[in-house]
Amino acid sequence: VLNQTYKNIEVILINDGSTDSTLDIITSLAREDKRIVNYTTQGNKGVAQSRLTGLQMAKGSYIYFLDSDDFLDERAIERLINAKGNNLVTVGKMVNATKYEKQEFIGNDEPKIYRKKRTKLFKKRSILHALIQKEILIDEIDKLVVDARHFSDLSYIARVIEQTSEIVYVSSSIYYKRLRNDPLNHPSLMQEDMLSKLQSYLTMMSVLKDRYSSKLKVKKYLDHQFLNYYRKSIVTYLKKQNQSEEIFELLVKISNCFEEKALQNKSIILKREFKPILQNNYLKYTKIMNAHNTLRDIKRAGRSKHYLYTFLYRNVFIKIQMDDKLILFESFLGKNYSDSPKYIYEELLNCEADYKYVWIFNEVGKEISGNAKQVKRFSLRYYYYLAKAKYWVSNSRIPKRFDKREGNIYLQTWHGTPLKNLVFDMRDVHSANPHYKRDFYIQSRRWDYLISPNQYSSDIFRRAFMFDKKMLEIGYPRNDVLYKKNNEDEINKLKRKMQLPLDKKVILYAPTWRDDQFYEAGKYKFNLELDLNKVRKELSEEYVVVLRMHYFIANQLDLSEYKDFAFDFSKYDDISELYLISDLLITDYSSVFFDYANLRRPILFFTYDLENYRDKLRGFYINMETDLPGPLLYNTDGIVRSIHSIDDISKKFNKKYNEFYRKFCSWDDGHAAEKTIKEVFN
Ligand code: C2G
Repeated sequence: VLNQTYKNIEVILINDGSTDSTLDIITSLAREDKRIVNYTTQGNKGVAQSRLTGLQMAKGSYIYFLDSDDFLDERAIERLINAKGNNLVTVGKMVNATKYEKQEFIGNDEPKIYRKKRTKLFKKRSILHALIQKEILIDEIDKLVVDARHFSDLSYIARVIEQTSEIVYVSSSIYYKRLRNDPLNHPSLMQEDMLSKLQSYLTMMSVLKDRYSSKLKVKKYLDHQFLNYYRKSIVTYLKKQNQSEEIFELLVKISNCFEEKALQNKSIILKREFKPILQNNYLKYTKIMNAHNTLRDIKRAGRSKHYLYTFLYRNVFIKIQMDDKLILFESFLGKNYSDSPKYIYEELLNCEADYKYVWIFNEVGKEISGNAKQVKRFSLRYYYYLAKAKYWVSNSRIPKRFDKREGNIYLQTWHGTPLKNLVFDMRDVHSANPHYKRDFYIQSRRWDYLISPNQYSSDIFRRAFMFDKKMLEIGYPRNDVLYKKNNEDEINKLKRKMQLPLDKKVILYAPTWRDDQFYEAGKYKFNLELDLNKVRKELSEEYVVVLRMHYFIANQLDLSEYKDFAFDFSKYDDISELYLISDLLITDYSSVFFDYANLRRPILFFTYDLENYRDKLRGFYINMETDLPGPLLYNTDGIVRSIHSIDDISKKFNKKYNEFYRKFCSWDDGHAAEKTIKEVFN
């Protein structure tokens, strides 16, 4: 706002009873910029009251509203001013933003005049980003609704529609609307619960329909907005929830202020649903809604096989008798046969437990122990076995659409001691899915057990996952092998299987993924900063390098010119076996070092992009500068130098390594899988 190219503005900051450092911030801003006037309400009065207060304080001839978590393109106000002419109201374009990033504006910036269709400019029911001549609001200020927590914008919009015959629209004036990513802990107004939102809607409709009873244009807008809200928000909400009796009563009251003719050119589905509302016939309404929801499901089922399979999962498969002896395993979203699910499975085989097993893979036909059925992820059998199996064992997430059935036991092993801020500890979500937190919450409610590798993880998991069920504090089953096979014979056996030379030491380079480097959702890219030429020149006498990319990385490494020196093991199923054959580990922000430390071998941190990664992309739970069992290195020279003097490095970090081992590895003893089985598979 303060960087606007149009300078002649008065900035009124209403501090609506904030409990954080907001008051300090706006007070210091007011000292720096004389255009700022700030006001603190006593307690939290809500948006409507705040805007009214601001309106009464405003000295300028135009009023413009902005929400505190949104932001503007620098020329947003200037473009509105330039386009307004003598118009009472000029509006700009609103763009959704998941993070504080502006987009390059492309397109024409010719202002457009809306007359008959001016209500379309308010289809989001928002008065934000509208430059309004103050008089038209001040004259009716006592009539502007303040006692509705939500939808109070309608009060301003109704007044604007009534007072104008045309409105100017400027698409080049951009307002960024922040999409809040944590509807559970920090919901935006519109993410609050439906009941309170509908109560507000009822307040608005009854007051405004009464006040503008003779203004057809306003009444029509209000009716249409309500129908849109019903269709887009209430129907989907009711499909998931079942507290609809209270909602139904509110719908009946709202529809009392509503004119039936607004239904005229609406769909037959909508008309049939509204009839019982207008008749206040709840039974008929629920019958109609059930029929329509099944219709909607079937219609969606026709859209793609996943919808069809989901329909079958929900309506057929979970009605089949559950198999109490069937355990379903999945690791890294079907990517490989690895991690804690693998070691729990192998321990079940060892003790000849009386169960049947299914492994989910993206590509079936893998070489695995035992006789587990292998099922292709997202095939019809996948949907069938998810419904059939009493037990799910996964180290990542099972899609939201698989509702948990009665009797299902879901063991979540997760996939690492957390270094990077997780889920509800993350401020901005940089990954490609803006609904990440909400989806994660829904999926993690289904977990019955969560394995924790150390106390540090337990504390974080409780908070960051909002996990309140049984935490298995037993170390990681995936690390059992680091205690059972850490000997020359086993290691050489593995090297032979991997076709690695037995007479060279092994450097394992296992970096993590970068949230902001992706081709598309789920497909991340990795630029290899490690200069393999230099490493080969300096170290190939004694070492070979095993490169192992994170399972999110979609691009292939080209190692053709490093034959017999550098090997790509990104596709190798089990990184635990790569730890065993490696004499030292190079990583960055990947949790791999928490596990590798169980071997008490040297670890180097190649953190060439530390500032960007820690400060911009993710926070960390530990201090990378002080808490690590090895040095931070920023280029290949640093890496090579450290490997040349690896014994000195180990001596230098010995004390830190011991502290690190005590804090993160002390629960690992090679028996975590056995303990898991005792606890879960009784
Ligand atoms: N991993 C791997 N190869 C890599 C990196 C990771 O096989 N090059 C596996 C390891 O088992 C590691 C797990 O994936 O422990 C998690 O990888 P991270 O790099 O830590 O990243 P992320 O997937 O974001 O998981 O609590 C752990 C966090 O959720 C981190």
